[in-house]
Amino acid sequence: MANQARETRVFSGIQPSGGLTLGNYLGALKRFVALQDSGTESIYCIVDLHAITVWQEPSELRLATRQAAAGFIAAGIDPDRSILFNQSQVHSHAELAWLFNCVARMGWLGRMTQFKDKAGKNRENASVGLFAYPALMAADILVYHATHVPVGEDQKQHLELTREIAGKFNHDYGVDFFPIIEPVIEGAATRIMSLRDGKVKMSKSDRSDMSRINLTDDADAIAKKIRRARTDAQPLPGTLDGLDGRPEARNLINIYAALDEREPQGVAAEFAGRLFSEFKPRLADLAVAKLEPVTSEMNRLMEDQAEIDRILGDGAGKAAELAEPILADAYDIAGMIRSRR
Ligand code: AQP
Repeated sequence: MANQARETRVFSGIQPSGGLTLGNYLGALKRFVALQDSGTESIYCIVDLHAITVWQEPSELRLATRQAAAGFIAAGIDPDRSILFNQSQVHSHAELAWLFNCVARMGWLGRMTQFKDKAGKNRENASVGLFAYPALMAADILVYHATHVPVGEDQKQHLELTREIAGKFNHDYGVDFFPIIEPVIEGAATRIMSLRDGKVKMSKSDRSDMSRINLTDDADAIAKKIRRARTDAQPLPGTLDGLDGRPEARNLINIYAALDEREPQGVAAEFAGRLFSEFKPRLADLAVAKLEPVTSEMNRLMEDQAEIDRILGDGAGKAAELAEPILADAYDIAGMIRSRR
């Protein structure tokens, strides 16, 4: 069976495993909005089934899902132009993931650094879902025959696996059915690092709240976190080469550049020779100016949670219309009889 839809279609997702961070905003949301605004067909998903690969308190998961939806909309995603929904409302994701669990190899999944990082030393105690996570991610993308997937750099390995799974499915069944996707990973913001350690990425689930800027933080909290961000004692260099071996300094320059929509090189040149005591207040002012409109719109949207649920439900209906025929074709290819009326 030939693949019918090879025109550009974007898919990406964010886990409601906590509140959205500046990393999610700069590495994902801003780029989602730019793709939507360029007229590309875009499907954006709050991946609640991924979130439960580690324990989530049900009431917190519901709140985080609605907050993520509010964050998408506040950042500029228009539910009339993009499809916005939560994953568990479209059952085709989980069903195609099962087919892919049977295509993906244990060895492939065992190599995933996210699994190794999240499972830590106690792998025997990690959920089976955490191990199988990349097969579900492949299904999220391929159930729409999406061609382009904007993500931060941390997700690159999972996208390579998605290509492998699509290729093996096509090869094993002798079809040209699933597209071989293109990762879209570019710009200064592809990896925003923790404010406490420039070598680990800023993450919603980091135990230290001081390590990240949350999209729900107010101006005082943002300024305090930037003021206390770990740095070194040297002045800023005028070039990016001068940031080698200074991951915290590099991170703050990258954040400034991404917020101001400039190249990091230009920011480094502007602040050449300045101390962090001068740079940090400028960064804090910029962060507050850029994030405050998003935060206040999120807060406004969260006042009407029924409306958020309605938007997610409508989006799920549109997503299901696209996904179900593709899942049905995949079942046919795999030899499943589907005679139920
Ligand atoms: N620090 C980051 N810098 C740039 N991009 C980032 N993304 C996440 N963190 C950064 C991008 O945001 C999208 C959604 O990511 P996710 O929420 O599905 O999962 P994640 O990458 O595992 O994010 P977290 O915050 O670290 O969540 P937890 O703590 O639950 O694992 C992706 O495109 C990702 O690249």
